[in-house]
Amino acid sequence: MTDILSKITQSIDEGDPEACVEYTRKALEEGLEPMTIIEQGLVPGMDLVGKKFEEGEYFLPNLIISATGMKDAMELLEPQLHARNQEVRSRGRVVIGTVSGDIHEIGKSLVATMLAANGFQVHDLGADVLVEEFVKKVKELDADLLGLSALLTTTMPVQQEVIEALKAAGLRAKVKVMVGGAPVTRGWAEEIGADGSAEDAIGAVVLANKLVGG
Ligand code: B1M
Repeated sequence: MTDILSKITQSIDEGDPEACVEYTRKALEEGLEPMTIIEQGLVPGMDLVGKKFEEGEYFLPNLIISATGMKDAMELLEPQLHARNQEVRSRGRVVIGTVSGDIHEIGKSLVATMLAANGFQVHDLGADVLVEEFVKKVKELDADLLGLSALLTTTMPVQQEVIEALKAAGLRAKVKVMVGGAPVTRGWAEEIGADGSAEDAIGAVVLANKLVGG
């Protein structure tokens, strides 16, 4: 890992959003790819913070301040990610969001950015999205793909509720459903009748291309 990437990881871990943005800017100036900065600088920092939270070393305020650093850095990186794929034709319409009861949005936003950067028309509904809002948007936009993110074991069942609601609305056959989020497994995706799951943003792009026949 380069020095600047470990500084980014450290700034997330230490809860210093300003330093995080500064090092991210520096990393871009040094010519590092935005995705490298995300995968080898920012995400390892969030993983570290999550681990320390789990072990009782960190508390909720630590998570919040670290997430602020990551979000601020992402604002800097997102235009760069888009810029790298500006010419790509639309591969399909995607509706994406984090399910109701769950406010984790960083991973979902990263997936949305990567899909948009790879030529999909993305409609990001945000976090804590009601089941009926997903159904309404899929219908309104005649979406090709619906992405459902859940970071909590307690909100994973809402992914299934959305799929059931799509069936009830007669829309299930028209839209592919992709699920994701740290606790989501391929087995869970199969169990709830989703069309697939992805572990990270790159995997989500690969799967989305496969699902829409690209
Ligand atoms: Co929360 N949180 N959190 N949190 N938080 C986790 C998820 C947790 C694992 C931490 C821990 O205990 N180790 C734990 C969940 C335990 C569980 O259920 N298994 C947890 C908890 C318990 C909670 C609260 C309940 C804490 C409390 O209040 N006591 C609470 C819940 C609030 C709620 O949602 N109702 C809570 C709150 C928060 C904050 C608000 C402080 C903040 C979120 C800020 C925000 O998003 N605006 C937060 C954070 C930051 C985390 C951790 C530390 C980091 C999450 C993150 O952003 N990771 C997290 C621990 C961890 O994951 N290491 C944790 C970086 C991001 C790039 O990765 O989100 O995994 P990730 O997304 C990845 C993949 O999962 C995948 O691709 C992404 C990019 O690679 N992916 C998809 C995600 N969505 C996808 C969708 C797809 C495909 C792939 O297709 C549609």
